[in-house]
Amino acid sequence: MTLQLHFSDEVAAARAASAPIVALESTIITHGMPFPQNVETARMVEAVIRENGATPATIAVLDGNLHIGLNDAQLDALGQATGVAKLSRADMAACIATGGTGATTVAATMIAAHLAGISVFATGGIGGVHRGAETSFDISADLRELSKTPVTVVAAGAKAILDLPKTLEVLETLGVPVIAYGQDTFPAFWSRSSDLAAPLRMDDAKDIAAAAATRAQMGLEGGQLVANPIPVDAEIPRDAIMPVIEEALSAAEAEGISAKNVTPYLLDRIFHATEGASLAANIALVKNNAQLASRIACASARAS
Ligand code: PSU
Repeated sequence: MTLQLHFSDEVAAARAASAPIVALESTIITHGMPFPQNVETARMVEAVIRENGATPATIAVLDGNLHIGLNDAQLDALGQATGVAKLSRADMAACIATGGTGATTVAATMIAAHLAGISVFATGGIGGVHRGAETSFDISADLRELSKTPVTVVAAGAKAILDLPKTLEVLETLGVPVIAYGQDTFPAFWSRSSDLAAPLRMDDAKDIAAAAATRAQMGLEGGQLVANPIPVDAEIPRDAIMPVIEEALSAAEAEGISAKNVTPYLLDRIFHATEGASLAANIALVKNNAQLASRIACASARAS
């Protein structure tokens, strides 16, 4: 049996025309946001990509089929499905081989995007080094994927529930370019800035596309992380979000939440504690990332 990629009509047409495509993940739909906001957001994000001259390709495994681009019915069903697997590099192939259904994390989406020839991907925030990783060893597979697979990932930094200094350290060790867009500091997902300097800064989508092309010409494996700060009017200031995060982390520890369940648990807890404000911010930052990713994809298409 050979692996088949199942392209939506829209993505197939864009590929045939060598038009710019932006990949989107599906874990944010199944594990990152509640229904119905998850499906509404997925549709809005796809619309932002179209408005900015690119074609959206939401990626998921449905009944053993690897889909690159979902139609309306598939998106709707995934948004309401329960018990969907959260796929990463380790379990994606097993899910496909056994006819399972799973949502793709950043790592799995990068793998699928690369198989489909898509080099730009927009998400909310990548996974990273969890707090307490020195004892739990909980480090997201997203980081290693960034060092292996040549896809430019546009995110609002890493989620502030993580240990951001350690996350940046690991990215540096792995040789992943971390490019803050339009500012000198590394963004912290719900807040525009952390107190950490970003390793690189770029102010133009064209430069980001050129950096990826140059890495490829140099034979450097891996992608790059573009850290795009949440829009000013949507951000939750650090002083406001930090105590909420601390409370959620203590609750996760008290309840013994571990491994893949940590991030969804924390996001849900923070959503309730902020009475939905964290979700509004999350939606705004994903849309903002989709816009920048589209501009990068368009710049890459023009340059090639
Ligand atoms: N961005 C969001 N919400 C999310 C995610 C990204 O705004 O839920 C998902 C991505 O799929 C990412 C995952 O890969 O969170 C990280 O999970 P973990 O910390 O378990 O690696």
